[in-house]
Amino acid sequence: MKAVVLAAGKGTRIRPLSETVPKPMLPVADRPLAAHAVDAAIGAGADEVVLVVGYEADVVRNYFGDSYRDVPVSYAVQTEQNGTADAVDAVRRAGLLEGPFAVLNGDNLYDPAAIERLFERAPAVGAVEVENPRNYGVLSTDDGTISGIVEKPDDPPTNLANAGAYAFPAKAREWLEVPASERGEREITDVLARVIEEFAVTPVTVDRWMDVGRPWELLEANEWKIRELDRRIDGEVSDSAHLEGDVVVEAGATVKPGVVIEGPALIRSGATVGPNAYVRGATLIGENASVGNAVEIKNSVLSAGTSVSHLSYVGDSVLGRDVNFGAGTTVANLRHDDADVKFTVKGDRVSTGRRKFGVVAGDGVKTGINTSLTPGLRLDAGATTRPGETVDRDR
Ligand code: TTP
Repeated sequence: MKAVVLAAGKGTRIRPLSETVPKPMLPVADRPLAAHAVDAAIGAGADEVVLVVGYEADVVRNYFGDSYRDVPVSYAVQTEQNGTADAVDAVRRAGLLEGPFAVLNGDNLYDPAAIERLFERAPAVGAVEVENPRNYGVLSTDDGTISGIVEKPDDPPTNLANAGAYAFPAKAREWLEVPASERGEREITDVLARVIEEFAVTPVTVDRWMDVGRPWELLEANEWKIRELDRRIDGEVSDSAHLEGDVVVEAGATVKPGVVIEGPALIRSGATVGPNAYVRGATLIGENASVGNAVEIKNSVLSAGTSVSHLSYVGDSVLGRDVNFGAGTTVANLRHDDADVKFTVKGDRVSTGRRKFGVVAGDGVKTGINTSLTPGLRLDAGATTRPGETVDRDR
């Protein structure tokens, strides 16, 4: 089966992280977010992958190339983000949509076993049990097959949410030109609605699923995938470092004397940690990142090339690429009133649903020495702070 993976989105809700890197290429453990969906598809037997690209397309192309894990990869360009059905239609327009095909979202994490079942039981759709179906596309079933799909209903027929994973019959190719929905997008769910009129579509239970839309969800995606890693030490680790639990130190990474790492944690190739640093929680130290002397990093993502200098603390935070935190930079990740931390998404302050959340720094942010950063702060790409500043407003 051919796997179509949607990766054309602008990722406006995950800004500032998507200012230069498209959301599907943001790091989740040891690979970009979209690679988890592509890997799940290949693991399920996909013999060809088509990535739909648009925003910052070259970043996607450069990573996957023409062949990925021995499976041929091609690209369909969606010039305007007119919706998920339009994205799949871009594959048809490019002449790349023959035979039955699966569609996965490049910004969703699926449990790989579910994608295997999806392929085996095609035509099929991924369904995940949720507590609050009103927030999702909800699937109704009749006699073991899908009988309908309704977006964010007031009165949900089931608690089965659409997990954005479809195995379509070849015929679906003819039904991609659906009209725009109320929100002005051509939706893949309208294609599904047409498919279920003519085919018996099986719901396939997805045990674990996540839609990564906002920055704290990228942190949660990392918490999920880093917790799945098994201990592996391929890099250079000082005899006086203490590594506890499932810690992965990739070849080419260096852990210096006096460092304590409480797994799960992933130290990627080219990164250096220490001396005397403390890394804990589900933490990703990205490629060529550096964690200096007496720095503590807790439950955070440091993207490639980022440096946190001596005597700093970073907790529950996501730092983009090539960020530089000056010595003594301290992140606060908890409010005095213990309320959930808020964050700015498309101009609105919204709850992250997390009691502990630190800062999100876009690519190239630089803080001056002894900068204090308050919970839920958003620093856009290239922002700077002065030495000794307390920053409690986004910049
Ligand atoms: P969304 O998360 O709805 O869109 P987005 O990724 O652009 O993010 P935001 O809403 O924050 O701006 O998209 C779901 C998936 O479908 C995602 O993998 C991107 C992809 N997509 C396309 O490829 N083309 C499109 O026209 C749309 C709307 C989405």
